[in-house]
Amino acid sequence: MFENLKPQPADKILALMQMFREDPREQKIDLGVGVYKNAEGVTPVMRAVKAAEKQLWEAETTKAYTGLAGDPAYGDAMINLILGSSVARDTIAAVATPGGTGAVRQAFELIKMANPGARVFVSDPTWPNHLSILKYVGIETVTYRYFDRETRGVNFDGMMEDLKGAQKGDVVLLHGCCHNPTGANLNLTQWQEVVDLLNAQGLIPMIDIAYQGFGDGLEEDAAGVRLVASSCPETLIAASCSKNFGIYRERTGLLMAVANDASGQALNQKTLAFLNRQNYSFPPDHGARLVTMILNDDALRADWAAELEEVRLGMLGLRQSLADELQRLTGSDRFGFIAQHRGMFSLLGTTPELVEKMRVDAGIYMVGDSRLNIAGLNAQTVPILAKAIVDAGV
Ligand code: PLP
Ligand code: TYF
Repeated sequence: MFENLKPQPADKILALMQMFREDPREQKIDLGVGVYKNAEGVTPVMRAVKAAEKQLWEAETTKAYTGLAGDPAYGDAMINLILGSSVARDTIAAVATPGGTGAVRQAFELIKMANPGARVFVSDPTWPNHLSILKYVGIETVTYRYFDRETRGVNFDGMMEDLKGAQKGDVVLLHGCCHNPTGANLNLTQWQEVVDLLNAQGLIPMIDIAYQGFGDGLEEDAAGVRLVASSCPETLIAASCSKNFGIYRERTGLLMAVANDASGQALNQKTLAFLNRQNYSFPPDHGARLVTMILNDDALRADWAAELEEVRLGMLGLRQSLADELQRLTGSDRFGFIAQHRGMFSLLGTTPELVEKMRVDAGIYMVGDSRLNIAGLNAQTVPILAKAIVDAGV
């Protein structure tokens, strides 16, 4: 049987990680995989996570199974973090999942169950895993214009025009904040226009939110999701705690299905639990428990939010200094978009050839589509990157 297997395409982002490790040059800069790093290049365990782990070690008396949906307290805490009080709690079904990827996968499976003919509209570009999982699950994908290669902002007119081609029941996948890979985001006025279009055409929004707190702040980054969930009859939300709690390897995510009214909630909850059971039974608990402890304890929550804010402001500072340095070197505002983008990533909008040239000539590793991870920089490497960008002729 095994002889029938065919090699599957590798994830380009993860392959780049390996290439970086194997590069013997001392002067190399990793701007690839989306993992936060501090100025020393370390991905730290957050203070509140360490404190919660210590408390948990003292207090935990069992590791028996939780429920198929995970601990309900985790769902409540995350719903509160993401949706606040924008949507009535009794309309929301939620299950813990292994990471945001698990939530994305389950959401696609739910779509397939509920409406096998639905197509999923995705931004051009989007996180490559969206495309590969959609293909794997067997859902037709349609791209909508999103990134404007001239301005490096959102091509909003193009996006709206393309979404007008969606049919009733199709799903529109949106990034809640900090768009991956572009860094270009909708403003609230645009979110409202998208909501109006979704409702006018009977489209179902699915929001992937993996970077809440990395853009403009915890509340600000949730504004688009809250608007959609409170204005559309049905919404799917896939959330990740990997980045904003720094618990990547704990695999901590949440899938929410927001129904039009409380009568749809029970069936959604049972269906999500069923999907968990088909795929892995019980979702991982450790990361979810830490998140719950942090969000439900005033002191831990305040310390977590403060550290997350330091991370956010650090990345904003790096954005500004990279844009400033490029302004100084080129004498133009061509790279001003880097300071306007939000989150971990910016898409430079250059060719794979120039990305490769920067890797070969200057040891700079960014994803082939010219996505760079801002958190991979520090005060010393900003000028090195700026010079490499200019030297390569970007
Ligand atoms: N969605 C987007 C857009 C992402 O960038 C990521 C990556 O971190 C995820 C989902 C899921 O992350 P994880 O499965 O590590 O929680
Ligand atoms: O886009 C990124 O770099 C992060 C991390 O298969 C990631 O979202 C990358 C690839 C992947 C899973 C996570």
